[in-house]
Amino acid sequence: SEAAPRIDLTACDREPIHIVGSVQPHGFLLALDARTLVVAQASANAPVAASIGTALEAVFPELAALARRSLDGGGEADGAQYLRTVTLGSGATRQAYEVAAHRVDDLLVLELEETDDASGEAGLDALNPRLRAFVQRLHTAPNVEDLCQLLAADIRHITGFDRALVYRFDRDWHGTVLAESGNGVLPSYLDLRFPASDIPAQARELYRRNRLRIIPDAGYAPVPIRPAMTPAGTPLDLSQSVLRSVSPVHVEYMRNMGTMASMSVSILVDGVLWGLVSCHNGTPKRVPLQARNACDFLTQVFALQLSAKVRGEQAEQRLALGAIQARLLGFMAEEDSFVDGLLNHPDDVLALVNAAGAAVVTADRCRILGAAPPEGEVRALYEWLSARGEAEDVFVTEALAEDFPRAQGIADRASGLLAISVSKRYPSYILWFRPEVVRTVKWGGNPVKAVQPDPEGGPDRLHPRKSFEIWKETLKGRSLPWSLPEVEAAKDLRASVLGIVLRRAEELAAMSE
Ligand code: BLA
Repeated sequence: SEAAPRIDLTACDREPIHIVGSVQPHGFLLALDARTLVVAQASANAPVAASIGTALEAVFPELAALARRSLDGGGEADGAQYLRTVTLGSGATRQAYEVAAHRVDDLLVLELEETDDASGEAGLDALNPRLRAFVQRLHTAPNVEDLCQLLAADIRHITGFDRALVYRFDRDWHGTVLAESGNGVLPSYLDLRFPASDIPAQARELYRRNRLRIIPDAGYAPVPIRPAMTPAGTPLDLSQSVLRSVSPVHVEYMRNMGTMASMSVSILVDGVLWGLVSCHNGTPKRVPLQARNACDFLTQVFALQLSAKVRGEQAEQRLALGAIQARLLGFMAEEDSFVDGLLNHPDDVLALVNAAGAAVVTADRCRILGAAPPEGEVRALYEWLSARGEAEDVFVTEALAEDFPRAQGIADRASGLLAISVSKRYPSYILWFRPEVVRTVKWGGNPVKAVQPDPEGGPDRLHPRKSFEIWKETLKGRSLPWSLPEVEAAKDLRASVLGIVLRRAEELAAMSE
């Protein structure tokens, strides 16, 4: 395979996507002085009547009344706030718009999206039974995958996209498609993984703050906002805008994927971006603001249910591990040495963190349980752990050889390591091991080529990959991951051991007084 081109990936993260100075052409934007409602900035496609310096009141009184109401209502809520549908102009220029409003410092930003339907409110009524049914079904979904499937199907149904998928981020911000609903027009991406660089850091941060975005036509020409600067002398912050023009790199990405329209909705769990619902159409496609709001609402309900489900599963595991923990505590207390308490009950020691092997190692002794590596290797591991300086209380990895290359030779027994130090004074550890589980990851296109340099050698312009053909990677030297309750169980055991050792030391001291 070719060597990867050397590219500065942070260039993607640095693109200032919130101050692009332009909007998409399916609507227009007015930035008004929030006190006077005089037009301070307008997109070049705004009606001439609303030119810079005009009082909105004088030209579009109905719109001005809406703006006032939005200001009185606070308008401090996050994100663009849907107001209602208005019709502007008359005769041939008559056009209905859905209006969204939000504050940016001293400005009130109005965005008007063209719509064919002047009876927007009726649309919301039609959605109501659907939303209610969705909430009902969420309660019955047995697991996270089914929950995601319900969301993908419902969002596709509400919007009519060719494909809707639920995409979850992992710790490295790569993402995997967990659920998909499609009509066969676009290829399936189910189970595929996509590299973190597809959605750079500043885009993820923006999507955390503004939950929904739409690109109705990836072939659009951006419409500039004039003048370029606000009265305060800064570019207009479009973070909460619904019309914001999107990154050209991303538009290219969409075209390479064979998609001409997209919508994505952020899934936030406890304030953290957990994933996205990503929808696509082969041809340009608009989704009314009302339907988008319904999708946002659905996704928020989903996220609450998801968070409850994850917590529930963790609570169940904590309960099960807690019972094992209590037994081990009893065994350790019965023996003169806590080590004997553990060694006499190897099944519980392993079950405490669902490990295949374990070892209790001190400077002069090494005792092994279950499918652990040979003693010489455990000893080498012990030396390495002790030499890491400031002894860590807990060390967890599912790919030991990445930190400790010598472990390549014992991958079959020790790809996963969970280690706790059980003495404050002398390096002593309890180690748990998990075997290698070789996995094949299917990527949506070769992740090594995810970012392409400019063919003309331009310094800043980067390009997305051209092909999204499945690219298989075999992951070796990795175990199944340790769950949060498992790591907590190990930490709890550590606290118990330290407590027992301390109490014994005090008893000894008392006896010798
Ligand atoms: C934005 N990238 C996005 C978005 C998605 C993806 C969903 C949000 C915009 C939208 O809804 O269309 C990526 N879409 C995906 C992925 C899947 C999907 C992974 O459906 C999986 C199924 N992109 C690149 C490279 C760069 C890049 C190399 O491939 C940068 C050099 C940038 N992507 C990029 C930027 C945005 C983006 C800057 C933000 C666009 C914006 O909001 O302005």
